[in-house]
Amino acid sequence: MPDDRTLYHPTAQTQKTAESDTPPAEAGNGGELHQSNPDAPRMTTAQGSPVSDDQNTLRGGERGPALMEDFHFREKIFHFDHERIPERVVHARGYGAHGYFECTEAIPNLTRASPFQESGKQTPVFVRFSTVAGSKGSFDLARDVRGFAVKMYTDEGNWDLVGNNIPVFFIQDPIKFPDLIHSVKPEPDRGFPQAQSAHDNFWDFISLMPEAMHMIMWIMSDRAIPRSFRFMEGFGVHTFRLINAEGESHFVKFHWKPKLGLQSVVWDEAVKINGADPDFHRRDLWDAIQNGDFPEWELGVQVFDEAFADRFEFDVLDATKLIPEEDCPIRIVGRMVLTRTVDNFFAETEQVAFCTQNIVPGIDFTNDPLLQGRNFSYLDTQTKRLGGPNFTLIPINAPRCPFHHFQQDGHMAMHNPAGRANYEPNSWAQGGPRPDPKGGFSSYPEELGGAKRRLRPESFADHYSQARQFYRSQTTVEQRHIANALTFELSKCVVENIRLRILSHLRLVDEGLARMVADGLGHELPEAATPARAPVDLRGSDKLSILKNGPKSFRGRKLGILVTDGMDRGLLDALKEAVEAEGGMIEIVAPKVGGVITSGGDRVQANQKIDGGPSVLYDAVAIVAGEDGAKDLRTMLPGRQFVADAFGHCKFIAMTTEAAPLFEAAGVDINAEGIMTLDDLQSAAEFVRSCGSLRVWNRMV
Ligand code: HDE
Repeated sequence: MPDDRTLYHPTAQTQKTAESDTPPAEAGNGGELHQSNPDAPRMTTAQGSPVSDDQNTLRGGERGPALMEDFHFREKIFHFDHERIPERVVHARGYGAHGYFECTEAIPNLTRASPFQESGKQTPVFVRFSTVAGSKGSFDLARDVRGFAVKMYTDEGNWDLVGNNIPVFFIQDPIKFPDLIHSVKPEPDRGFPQAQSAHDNFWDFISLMPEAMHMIMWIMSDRAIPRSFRFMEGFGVHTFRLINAEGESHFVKFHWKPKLGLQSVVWDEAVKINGADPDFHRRDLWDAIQNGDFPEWELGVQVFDEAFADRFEFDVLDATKLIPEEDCPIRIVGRMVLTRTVDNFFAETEQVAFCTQNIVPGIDFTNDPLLQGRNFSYLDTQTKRLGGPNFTLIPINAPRCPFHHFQQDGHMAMHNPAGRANYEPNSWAQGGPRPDPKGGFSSYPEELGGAKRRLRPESFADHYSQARQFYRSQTTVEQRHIANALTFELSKCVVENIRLRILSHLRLVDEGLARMVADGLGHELPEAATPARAPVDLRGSDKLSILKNGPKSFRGRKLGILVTDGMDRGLLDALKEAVEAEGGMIEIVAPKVGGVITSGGDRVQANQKIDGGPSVLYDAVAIVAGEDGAKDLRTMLPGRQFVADAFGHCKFIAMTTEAAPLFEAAGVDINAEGIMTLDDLQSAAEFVRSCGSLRVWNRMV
């Protein structure tokens, strides 16, 4: 893989900060510190003029007024004043990383797209994960869809697969997108709530949009509170086309499958994580890549033809429907590995501009109306957000293959055509680029016809059958989570009628679900809504459940070990070794961040002080306490909460016998399922193996 880093701004390489001791500095006239270092690059203005003093503005007299001619000050403040660009209107909060896509099964018979031509071929990628509703500064664990946008820098241009972690969408027609987003964003008069769908406007809108009911099942499920980006699937959502060199077309749906398996947190955990670490997901991605534990997904394709599309129960152009894997299997054709964090968040993650219309020869659109609408929206929004048409020249957005065209000028033009020709056709000897009728992109020549009308196809009219299929394909635990989420969200709606209208839709999804939610809210069940088309019972699809597809391994997960003075160093080491052997990691939590003194008298440094490292941040926990240490912990609220939360969130817990008083104070029965005593080194390894099941769901009441 060539190192693409040289494509970035040169300062990115020189600014890497190394940890250092207190750097040398000289005190100035007023005691302020001046750093000068002949070995460091010389500071200049943006015009390149060397700077002598970056601590003081230019003044008329020591205590006199500032002078207008201070060009260094004015340039610095002016630039600062312009640092912000409009945040994305949706998906504002996101986090990106670089990596590569590697083809593992060539499919030239299906597509001429260059990433799929040979097995082993690598194509550089940039990926950005995001939440949808919250603003840029919101928290990571909102109940929300996650964006999963991949930019592949192929040999024949950039291919953007701008997907989500949920395979369906709320609406069937793009004209409703502004309404959907207005309804979920903070209400316009009060300016809240932030990053939440639990409010009247959202549920009011949804209650009047029965087509959203399938997506509602997904966002009320644990899919909407993933453990981290590394444990989520990604979906292209729409039906696309694959076109081979002969011009033959197959329909395709794209799927990203995480190598570490799927995992989510529980709602109470999500709420607490948002307080303890609002950057939980981005930190997780950063840490994993920095530790060389590169996140990986397989790319799968569901390929089908017109005949399948005709006999499938639903319209393959309807983005509120999926095709169950059981009906059309997924074929793995490649893998994506994220290997490098960004050098600069703004330059890369913020300025990256995904556009659904960025496709390459071998891929094509279908008439999915949402996809067609998106093809207008993304280019338009990037132009507004990045300030003009030349955002395609920003390094993160520029193709990595040669590109030649006659587009010119505009704000921030950085790549104007050289020479005389800036139009085509022309008769100049060096007349610039020419189209390639054979090798260039050509659209699939689909026959079109029909009257020009604003009319929703009748084939889009079933709004409940797949919602029911999704709900009924879940485990009991997952169904309970969906019911709890709906109850919570609707309990935040002040207007009773809105709650009742949603209940009337839920009755068409599943009577049991409707009853559970009605009970939780304290309402009688209203009449069922009148469906445009009566729902039917579809066969269950196990692949829709997270828990039925559990990874059964602690790989990529984190064990939080709460330690105290007097603890047994051997046990700690045994836990660490066992976790690392499984491919997981540990974090040490202690009453003080400086660490603890073991029974053998040596010091163990902590990663977190107890109130900064609550158990919600870990997949499983161990309490390795000495006798006095455990007694001290008992008196600390964060100590008791560490244990009580881990238990309440159904986590595996290991403990030394000395820790028993802490459990008692936390109200946790040490004989409960999933709590193991660490009495010897062997038990540490056994505990870590059992953690592979991730949660003790039987504990859920
Ligand atoms: Fe988007 N969407 N979207 N969307 N979307 C945007 O483009 C839009 C939809 C998705 O990390 C915007 O750059 C319309 C489906 C992702 O930068 C905007 C419709 C899916 C991202 C936009 C949809 C997505 C966006 C806002 C209905 C899953 C973030 C900022 C027709 C397949 C990409 C921006 C990133 C971003 C419009 C529906 C995924 C306004 C009109 C369906 C992952 O252009």
